[in-house]
Amino acid sequence: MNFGFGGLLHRTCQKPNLLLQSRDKQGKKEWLGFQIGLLGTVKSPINIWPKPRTFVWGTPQAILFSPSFTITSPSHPYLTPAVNRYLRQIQIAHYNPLVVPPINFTTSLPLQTLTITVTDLAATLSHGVNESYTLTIPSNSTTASITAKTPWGAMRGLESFSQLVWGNPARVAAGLAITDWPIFEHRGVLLDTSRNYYGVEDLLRLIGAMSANKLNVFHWHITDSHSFPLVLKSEPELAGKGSYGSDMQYSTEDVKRIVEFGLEHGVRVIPELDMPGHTGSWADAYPDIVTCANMFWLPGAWEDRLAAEPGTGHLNPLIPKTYDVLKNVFTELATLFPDTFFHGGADEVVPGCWKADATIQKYLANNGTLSQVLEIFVNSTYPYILSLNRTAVYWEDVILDGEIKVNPSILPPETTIMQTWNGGPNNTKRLVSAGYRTIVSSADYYYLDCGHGDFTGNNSIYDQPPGTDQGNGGSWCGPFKTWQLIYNYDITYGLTETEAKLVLGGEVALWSEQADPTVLDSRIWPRASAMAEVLWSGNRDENGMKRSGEATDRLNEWINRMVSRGVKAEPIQPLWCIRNPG
Ligand code: CP6
Repeated sequence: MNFGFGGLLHRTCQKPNLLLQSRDKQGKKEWLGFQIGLLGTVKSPINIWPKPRTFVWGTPQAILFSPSFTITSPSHPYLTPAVNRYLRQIQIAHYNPLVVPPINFTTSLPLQTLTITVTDLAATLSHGVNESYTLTIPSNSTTASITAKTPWGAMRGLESFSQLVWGNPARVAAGLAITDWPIFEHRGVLLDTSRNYYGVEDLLRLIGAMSANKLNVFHWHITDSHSFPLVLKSEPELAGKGSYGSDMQYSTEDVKRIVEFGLEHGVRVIPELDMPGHTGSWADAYPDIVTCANMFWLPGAWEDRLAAEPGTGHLNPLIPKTYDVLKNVFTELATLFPDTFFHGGADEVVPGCWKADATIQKYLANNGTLSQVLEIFVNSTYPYILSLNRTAVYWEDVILDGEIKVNPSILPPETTIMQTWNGGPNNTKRLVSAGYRTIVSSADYYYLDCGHGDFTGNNSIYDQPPGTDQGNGGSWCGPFKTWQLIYNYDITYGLTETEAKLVLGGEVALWSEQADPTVLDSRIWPRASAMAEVLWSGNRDENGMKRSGEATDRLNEWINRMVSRGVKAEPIQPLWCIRNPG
């Protein structure tokens, strides 16, 4: 029998490129030394994820905490709860590292105080807010310090500090100085809560873990064709009839809790109400404003059915009642979500759905086009979104590709942001060269929702006559996106410098046809961590080489720390690789 290289390769661990290692008696990694390059390139076994931009560590030391250790900071409605949270975590965590940092204890007194200084306390959490911080932990003083321009930068500094703490009794790495700030301003996770429902606790755990990864945008894809879980007081029937049940809804109080929790963690919550497509669930309350909601049951409707839709359902732009409902919805959303970004969806509008409707058929018979129908919808909703002092975000479909799209002139780049998901780097280029600020969620790199392949029933291998099955059963999401694929993706690839400036950042996306709370953590973590580091400090070392090899050990440690904090991040390697360096 010939196993080729497989028998060897299956035991191969990804190795860091540069670090110097040996084994100690327990077979754990021991660090022979620290490579000290120019400013900020000290390699250390202390892991901060995402890796800081600049990091100076003269003589690594570890210091203990005084029993009366405190964090002093200016009083602030969101920074103060964050300080209390980190203080508690430092006191109780006793993090047990995979690889114990072999750092000597300093002889100086234990750390007494972490002092936080913020210059602009009034800065609100919004796109582009300054997140920079410096963190200094001397080895010969009882005081460490964080300085930041804004409370949100101070939170990033606190997180970094917390990741330098380990052991029981707790100790912190010292003799170091970090100056840190993000490359991209928009670093997010999209979660779809329509296909399957997630409880409030799940969303809070997600936001907490995002904050730990210095991700700052929770893109909440609240509604879709499957269910409408958001309770709106002005339109109670939408969730009343369109949710999966009274126990699968988000009340006004739930939303407040989620938004507040986001503020306490430096995470913006951007709501998306996907429309005019993906609105089948609205038909439970308002069958008259939704076209084709029952198309699922019609023969020949398969071609226009997307994402195991119960009937993709499109709002009918040609009847006034649609806008009566939408006005209420927009107005209430603006009270629920303070963020200035509002996501208006506009993806995957399909011809068959509108064509199934009599009013639209009439419009088309009078030489109207489906693109004009979409323009009517956008022209009737976009100004209203702007009037609520919101910046509109749309999926790229609204102007690119497909049969149905609007003339870009009705969506000026000054007040419109595009989110790309199709076509890889090419589409990013098309959007930014048209002048749009762009958020990258390329399905080829950033879609995390790969579950069990086909869920549509389309081309099912089970219900076709022999010889007619179509291979993989219509698998829609593969291949699985590995953390390395995500880590190595450059979201501004192929852009000019001017074009690259329009890329605001990226979002990984968890669509939920095959995800729910049972797999939430492991589908998202650690792969979202891979994007988080790249968008914060890049994916290259000081020689300009991709650093995913070097990142492997750090990511292992970071996964372990996330797990210790109650986030069920999945492993990327067997423990053997971590304990047995080659
Ligand atoms: N739902 C909505 C989806 C998707 C999109 N919008 C989607 C499309 C293709 C893949 C995964 C998800 N399920 N509303 C596209 C933005 Cl592969």
